[in-house]
Amino acid sequence: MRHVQFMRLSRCVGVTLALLLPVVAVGAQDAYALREEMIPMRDGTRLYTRIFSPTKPAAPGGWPIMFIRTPYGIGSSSSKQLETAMGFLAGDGYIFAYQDIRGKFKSEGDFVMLRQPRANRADPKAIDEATDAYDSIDWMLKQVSANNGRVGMTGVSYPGWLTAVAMLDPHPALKAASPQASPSDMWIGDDFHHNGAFRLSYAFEYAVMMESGKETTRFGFDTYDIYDWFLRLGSLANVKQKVLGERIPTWNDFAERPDYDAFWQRQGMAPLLTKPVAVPALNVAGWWDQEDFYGPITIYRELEKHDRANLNWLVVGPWNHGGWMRGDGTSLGPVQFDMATSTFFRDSLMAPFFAHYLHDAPAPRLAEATVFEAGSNRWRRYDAWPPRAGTTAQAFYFGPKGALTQEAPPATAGVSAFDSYVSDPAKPVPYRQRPIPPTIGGPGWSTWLTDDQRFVASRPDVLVWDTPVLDSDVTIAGDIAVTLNAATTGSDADWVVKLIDVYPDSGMAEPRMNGYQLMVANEVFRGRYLKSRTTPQPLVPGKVTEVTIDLHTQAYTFKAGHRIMVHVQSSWFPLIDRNPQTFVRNIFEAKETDFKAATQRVYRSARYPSKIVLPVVVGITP
Ligand code: PG9
Repeated sequence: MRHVQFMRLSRCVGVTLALLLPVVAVGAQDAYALREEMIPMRDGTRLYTRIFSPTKPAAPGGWPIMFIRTPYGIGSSSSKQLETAMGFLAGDGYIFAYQDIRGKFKSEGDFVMLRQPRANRADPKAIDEATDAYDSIDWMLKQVSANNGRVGMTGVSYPGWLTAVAMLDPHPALKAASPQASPSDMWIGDDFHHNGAFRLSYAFEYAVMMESGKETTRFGFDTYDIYDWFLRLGSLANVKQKVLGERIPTWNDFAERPDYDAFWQRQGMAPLLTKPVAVPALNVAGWWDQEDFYGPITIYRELEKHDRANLNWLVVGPWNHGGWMRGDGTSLGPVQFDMATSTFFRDSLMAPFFAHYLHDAPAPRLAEATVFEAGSNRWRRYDAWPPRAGTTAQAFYFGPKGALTQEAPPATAGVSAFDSYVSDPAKPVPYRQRPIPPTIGGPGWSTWLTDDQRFVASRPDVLVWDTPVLDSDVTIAGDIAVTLNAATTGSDADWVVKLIDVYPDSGMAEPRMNGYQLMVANEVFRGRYLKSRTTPQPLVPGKVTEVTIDLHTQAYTFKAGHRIMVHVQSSWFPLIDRNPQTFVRNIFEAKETDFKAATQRVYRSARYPSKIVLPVVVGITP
């Protein structure tokens, strides 16, 4: 056993320096004893676990265990970050346990990406991530001295998913969990696909990173601008043929299972979340999470359907992926929030949540949904999410000359009322300003959702509608939906829609914010899945088709002096792979000749209106 000392810089005077630092220093000090263990699972596989126990005398009854499982390596530098990130809890007194999951880093066994739940639950040796969490907790309760018999689990993203999965078959000692930015469905809306459109750059790099060996490995691009690299790659068939071969199992799944088949369905969380909520759950999401926003919102909503004992809460803040666990959260990219939102989350929501369930501290003042309303920059407390009352679904129609208006198109707007553009797979719309560096580890990825969208607004293949300058604030709270009445000359098409807050043209304190186009919500829809997610079908060239796109959920104020804007485009590269725009059975096997330019029409007539429907707050806000 090794003895390690950490210094906890206290959370006080408004500024939290929530740090655990190896220490030589004076000041508030917590000393920990570190045990490294290979914890045996029910099938004999052993998982590497680092357990930090406070060396100061335990409170009567002992310390609770805060347990984090990760595929990213607990003995590595990221483990130091993890240990640092959890420092804000240290003052309350925890045993911290970190574990490499099966097959990663120092743990035995095979890694399987988002391992599906075990098929045979009757088999006592069958394993999945839920049983691994269960077995580890069971072992720690017996083997780690001075524990109080209660365990909390948390984690961001993959570790968040591992937390959510542990709640499916919870060990009775699992008394509180905070799944944060957990993916829920990799085909519908998280890291790998959105509505069946493949998140090429991230998914490619992530699969390579996780499955090239036991540790993590970054793909070495030979070009700085990955827009160029992926465009030169051509058809995705070339990934296997020229780059990866067959060695990355998750890439093989992408390539062989483009549709929402049983594989993706079995990996999804929603169908599993059907039991009454038994473990108190603090679900956390970030409005500008570049990887997993759909997931945590969906998990909260599914749990909520079965939350008879009021144990399920939601927190959404103005954060990127995991932003609530680092820094103070006063800004994201160039966007300012006027307060330390991450610090507030950690100290006033997350720490009291765990302290209550694991230490018997007083009940936290948690609202059902605590959401940050960016724009007006206020925390809001709602008794339901989306709010049950106080909002109205207000349609903003696409009108002539780029107008976004609350007036539905008049009957005089004939069938020919549409706007159009040519979408050319040879020149896809970049999702970020080029050059685009590698996604994982490259600069800019973590904040790209806050990038100024002006860089594409004047492209001929991007349509733009906006309101006049608002004379009063427009606040939204709840779900956003888009209806396009659209047609293509091709037989398949992607539709990308962005909801944007346009800052005033002048007068902003920071000059670059004059006229800034900040994305507030966005989504892509792959036309082939309009009728069925499991069986894609060609679009009929020229036929006007209604496409409804879920733009998820938001709490946001478009301030007086700003404008509300919508962009529509048909590519978003290389965030999303190129749609050939010619229907082929599997886009991963498309030939170069299948990629064809197509003319896209977005209608705005009385018969074929297109609109975005916003949940505008009309009542008294909480
Ligand atoms: N977004 C990452 C991820 C989670 C689960 C599966 C694949 C990727 C992550 O940050 O962990």
